[in-house]
Amino acid sequence: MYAQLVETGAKHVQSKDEMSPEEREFQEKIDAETKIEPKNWMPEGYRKTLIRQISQHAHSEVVGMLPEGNWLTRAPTLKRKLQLAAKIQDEAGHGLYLYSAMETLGADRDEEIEKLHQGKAKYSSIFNYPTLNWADMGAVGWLVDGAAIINQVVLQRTSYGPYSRAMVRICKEESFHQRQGYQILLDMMREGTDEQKAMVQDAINRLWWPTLMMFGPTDDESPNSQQSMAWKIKRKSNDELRQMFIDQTVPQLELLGCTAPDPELKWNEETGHYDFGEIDWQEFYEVLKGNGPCNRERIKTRKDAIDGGAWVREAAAAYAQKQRAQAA
Ligand code: BYC
Repeated sequence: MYAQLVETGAKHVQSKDEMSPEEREFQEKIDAETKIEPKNWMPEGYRKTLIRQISQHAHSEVVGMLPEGNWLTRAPTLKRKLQLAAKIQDEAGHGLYLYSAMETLGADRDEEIEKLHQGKAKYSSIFNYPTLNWADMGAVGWLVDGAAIINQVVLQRTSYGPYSRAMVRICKEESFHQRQGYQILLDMMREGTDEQKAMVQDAINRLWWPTLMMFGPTDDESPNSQQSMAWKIKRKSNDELRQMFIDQTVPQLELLGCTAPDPELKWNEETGHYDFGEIDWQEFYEVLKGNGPCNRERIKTRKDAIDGGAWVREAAAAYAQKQRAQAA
């Protein structure tokens, strides 16, 4: 399971002297901050890297609906239920924009989704963890969407036009998600019972480290970063983004009156950043291999949704065909 290895053809980042005239012209466009559009010439490795990243991103949005979907029927009030339903629908929309952006690169949506269902495609590791109490809905919105925003704000300036434009809209919606999540936790901490406050701390304890893993392996263990940075697909490294997230989130954590499950987390006057403890990378790679707490359940749910909805697609296609026949 999860043995995807996308061969993008790039063994190392080429210098301008090693590039063909077409590749050099392409790199010069990137360096001049000109967006690359679907009909422009692009190196095969650039195209494959984008299909890899955008498809994984789209799958993450779609699979990412599942941990929250788990709580729709148990939201504490009608208002909370409506907010959660709206957020989950937004995630579905993000998946759709991203699959469309991916298709502009010549990839086939059905094929990429099939790879997900066969366990051959990756999606964000965070969605393989369970959501066990209502505070998890707050923590997912605040931490998971918060981490996603840090990553995606930078992706608004990614070099590929359709991906960059999809990100602009997605970021606007993610900031609503982050605030609604934080508000759930603030309300529980300010007005809740001791039991509800303990639920908040428990949710943070479970989701803190998996959220830090969302940014990917450390820079020296990240095989794709160097080339993706040269092509300006990525603008900031995994470690830079992770640090930005921690620096932004710890004051919010303190305002909640909660703590992170990291005894080494502390402000460093000299660096102007928070120091933090070692991430359990073995756990991260196990989740990527398909051995996280919910990997199998997530894929099964997605497959069941596609299989269970087959009759709807067939009926819609038959109806459209009938309409066309009547119009002819
Ligand atoms: N989980 O060389 P690296 C959301 C993989 S959804 C799983 O650093 P790269 C939301 C990586 O793919 C937001 N796999 O890779 C939705 C690569 O594998 P392959 C999701 C991971 O691409 C619903 C290998 O490890 N956001 O917000 O340069 C509800 C080596 O890594 C992970 C995005 O998808 C991971 N955490 O950098 C709520 C953002 N990390 O393909 C919220 C778009 C790494 O070589 N993606 N891997 O086999 C990116 O920005 C980049 O792809 C990453 C990784 C920073 C994630």
